[in-house]
Amino acid sequence: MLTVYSEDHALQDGKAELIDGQLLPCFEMPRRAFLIRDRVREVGLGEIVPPEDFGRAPIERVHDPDFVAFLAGAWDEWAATGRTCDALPWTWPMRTLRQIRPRRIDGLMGYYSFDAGTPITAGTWRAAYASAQTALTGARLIATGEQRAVFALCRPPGHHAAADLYGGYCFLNNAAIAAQFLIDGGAERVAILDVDYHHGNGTQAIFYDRPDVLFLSLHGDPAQEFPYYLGWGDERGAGAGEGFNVNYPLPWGTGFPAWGEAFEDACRKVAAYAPDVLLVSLGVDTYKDDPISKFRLESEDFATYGARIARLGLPTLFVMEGGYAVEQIGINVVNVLTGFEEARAR
Ligand code: SP5
Ligand code: ZN
Repeated sequence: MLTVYSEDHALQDGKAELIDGQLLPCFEMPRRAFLIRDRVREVGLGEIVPPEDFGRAPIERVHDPDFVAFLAGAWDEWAATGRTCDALPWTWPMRTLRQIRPRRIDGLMGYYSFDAGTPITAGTWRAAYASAQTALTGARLIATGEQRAVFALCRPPGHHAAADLYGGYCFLNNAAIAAQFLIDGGAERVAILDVDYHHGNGTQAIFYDRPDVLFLSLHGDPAQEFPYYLGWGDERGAGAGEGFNVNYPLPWGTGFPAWGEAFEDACRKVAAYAPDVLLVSLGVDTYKDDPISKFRLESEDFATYGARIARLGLPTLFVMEGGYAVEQIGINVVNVLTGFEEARAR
């Protein structure tokens, strides 16, 4: 399997996030992508290529252009106020407050974000841009038929980012941008299967009223887990998109037997939908030793579900999302991909 990877991810290297009432070192760190790349090499998964540059247009097919301009300029505006530390939002336009787009950076960050865990740094825009281009390159390779399966080693991740909202370590929704690019290129139906531990609230919101993108997500129950405000089972889509959003909220402590059962149900729904392309939002924070998550998958389980994905027999783009057990991240991610490749070869 071909991997698309840009070293620019390392430009996103936040110092701290607000977690458990403290500013702690960012869990979403450059080392994650370096170790995944190293493991891809170690097992000889296939060629590693840099992304092509598709510009901002395909990003703006998903994201509000004002939001994109905000992300591109946020660091400079922050730095212009004399602050040299990372930029974290700290006030938000919630109930009783007006939904107005402020002029100044502190207000803008609150307007465009939903958590204080996602620092903007000097390199954030370049890293997020490269991450989106990485997903787009994977989509292009699949759209042209050059590749049947591709691994887009995206970092920073994307699935929490909505049309005009960042958070959850995500700025641009790489999987959504790739899905829209495939639709614009002639695909009639795209399915996005989100196996990250957290609900893909951004992806859900982007495609909620559309039947041409089926979104399915297995995740920690929002009654217990971040992002808390989306991801329940009764969110089934709206209008023409009714029935094309499928959530599997699962309780803390979920292991592979129960996770695998929900996954099997999701795979059957994907097969019934018969998409032109399958996107997998691949987070491995379902791993038992993940420091911020509470599922109990073992490293072998990743290979098992990778093989199940292969049996769908679809052109497949894997888009990297979360996973914070850094020492095991390469093994777990590449187990999904080798599990997929071995089953595909059979
Ligand atoms: C892409 C992705 O995986 N984003 C995840 C963002 C999660 N950020 C907040 C997590 C807060 C969980 N609290 C756990 C406390 C552990 N002591
Ligand atoms: Zn996650």
